[in-house]
Amino acid sequence: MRKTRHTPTLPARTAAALLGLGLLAACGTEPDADEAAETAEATAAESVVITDAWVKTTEEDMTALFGVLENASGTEAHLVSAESDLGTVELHEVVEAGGAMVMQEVPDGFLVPAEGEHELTPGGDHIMLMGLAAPVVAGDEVAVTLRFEDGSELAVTAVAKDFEGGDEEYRPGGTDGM
Ligand SMILES: [Cu+2]
Repeated sequence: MRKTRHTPTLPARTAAALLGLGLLAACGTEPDADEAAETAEATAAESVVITDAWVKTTEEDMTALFGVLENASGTEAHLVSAESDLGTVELHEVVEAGGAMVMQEVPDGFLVPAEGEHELTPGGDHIMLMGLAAPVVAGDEVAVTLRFEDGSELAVTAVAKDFEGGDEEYRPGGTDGM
């Protein structure tokens, strides 16, 4: 499950003490045991929160989730996929194609910089919900699970609200390899 680069089960202090004895020589290449223990223990899902999460109400079978992904750690977080019981979920960007703004799946997920943020906003990057079985009405709570490159998962609940705009044309398979 977790990174095996270091020894996550050892408290940092113990790890530091063992390192002094040379017993951790086989566990990694980073010389600073305290620092290594911290980075090994915090998964992306533990470091990232999404603030102001909301979903656009819709009577169609697709909508999107917006908000601000905030990363409290000193390590870049890489969001690679998402899923929901409501339907299919994709990570989308909006690009210009032939004079029109179209949305498409991003080729390599979203990066949330170390101690930084990544905004999901109408007309920009968003988490797309497709194939919805039922309309999304104002006040609905939509649950989506975000999955990061390190395998960690973040459960997100977003409240639905009415919003005009963000109706970019969807271009399925617009990215390479899809
Ligand atoms: Cu989209």
